[in-house]
Amino acid sequence: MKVSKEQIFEYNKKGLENHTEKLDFLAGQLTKKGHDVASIVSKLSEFQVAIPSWALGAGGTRFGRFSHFGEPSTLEQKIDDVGVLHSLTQTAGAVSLHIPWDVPSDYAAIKEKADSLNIKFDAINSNTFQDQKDAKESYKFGSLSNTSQAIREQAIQHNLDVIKIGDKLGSKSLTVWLADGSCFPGQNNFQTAFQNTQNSLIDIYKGLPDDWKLLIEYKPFEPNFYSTVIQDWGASLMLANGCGDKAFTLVDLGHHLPNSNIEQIVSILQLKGKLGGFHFNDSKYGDDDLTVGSIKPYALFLIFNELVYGMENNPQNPDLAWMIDASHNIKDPLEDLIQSLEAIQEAYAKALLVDQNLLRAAQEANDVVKCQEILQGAYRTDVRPLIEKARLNTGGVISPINAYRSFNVREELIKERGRNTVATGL
Ligand code: PSV
Ligand code: MN
Ligand code: MN
Repeated sequence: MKVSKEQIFEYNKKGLENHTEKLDFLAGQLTKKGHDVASIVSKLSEFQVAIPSWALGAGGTRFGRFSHFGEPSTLEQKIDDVGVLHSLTQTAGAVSLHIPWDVPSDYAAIKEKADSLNIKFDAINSNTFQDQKDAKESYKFGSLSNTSQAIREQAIQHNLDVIKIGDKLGSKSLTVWLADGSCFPGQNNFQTAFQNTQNSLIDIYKGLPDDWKLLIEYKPFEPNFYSTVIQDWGASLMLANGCGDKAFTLVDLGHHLPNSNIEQIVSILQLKGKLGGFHFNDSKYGDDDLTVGSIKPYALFLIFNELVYGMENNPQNPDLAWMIDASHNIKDPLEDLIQSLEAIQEAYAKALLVDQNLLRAAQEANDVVKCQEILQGAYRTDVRPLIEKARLNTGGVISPINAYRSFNVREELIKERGRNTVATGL
């Protein structure tokens, strides 16, 4: 299943007049306020978010999994699906693989397919939270933190193997998320577990090519429910600092205890030049992995406001690896990803509307009301015409969900792949 340029062209013709009317009005208003509309639109076009290979099939919970049919069951098919997302939205120009779920059988063919769809290979993920087929050692009681040297060595070797796979595809970073931790008080010696993890990460870091980054993800709970070894940004930052300049913290929106001030976390990490990657999702209770922006869109905007500030003012921080990390049970996964991409663009566009100079002046004058007016003024703007324009400029569609449905994408995928397909993944 491929969406053709002609299909997109014909589709856009129908919505163009309406779009232009809305855009002209908004652009006029924004220009009067001193915004450079063309530059905002071009920043939106440039912003690319990686799609994780495991989000292309329906996610599940331990209570069950309900297929959406026509799901990709090979890496080739997963890349095809990202290709569909990218042709519609023009913002999904990368894929994030998870090993061993996505080991390519033919590297040249996979690269060629990705190239033809304009898809890059972003951060690659290792997996030491599941026991692998034929593996000698088990990760039941942890991987990089394990008390057993043999288990740690197996987990280190896996990460080194993942780097090699990523290198052949053109990835430039390795993301490590550990399930390591404990379920009961007294089960682990916190210090030993942390020190083992640090030493293991250093061994992995030694195998990192010069132009690669090591991204260390944190999470306070699940699957371990008493403690996790890398529970928060502080632990991640300590480990990254213990490895060296190419190691960074990765923030996943769902990996915080309720009401954590995530915008402050990303802001300070950027100040220190240590924010390396970002996983988008949304949640009400924990690591719910719901569609981005579906529950707390204002929080997402506040986070983006800090990210934009950091991108503009913190040259010490590298470019970030952006990825959606959401996958669940009840929506068509591709529609869900389109909604997530849209929510990300919306929050980014609104953050770009914050007048940083005005905000700084209001902060310095301690004009608290004005500070809030500035932020909320940007947040309340309906920026969708700008996002549509960004998509149109790069060959995408005006309205991706509507186009996805009118092109019968899911029906076509089912015709090609059949109903009873199951994607590998979480
Ligand atoms: C588990 O919480 C998780 O969602 C992490 O966020 C990782 O990024 C992802 O799985 C893939 O390993
Ligand atoms: Mn994540
Ligand atoms: Mn997660």
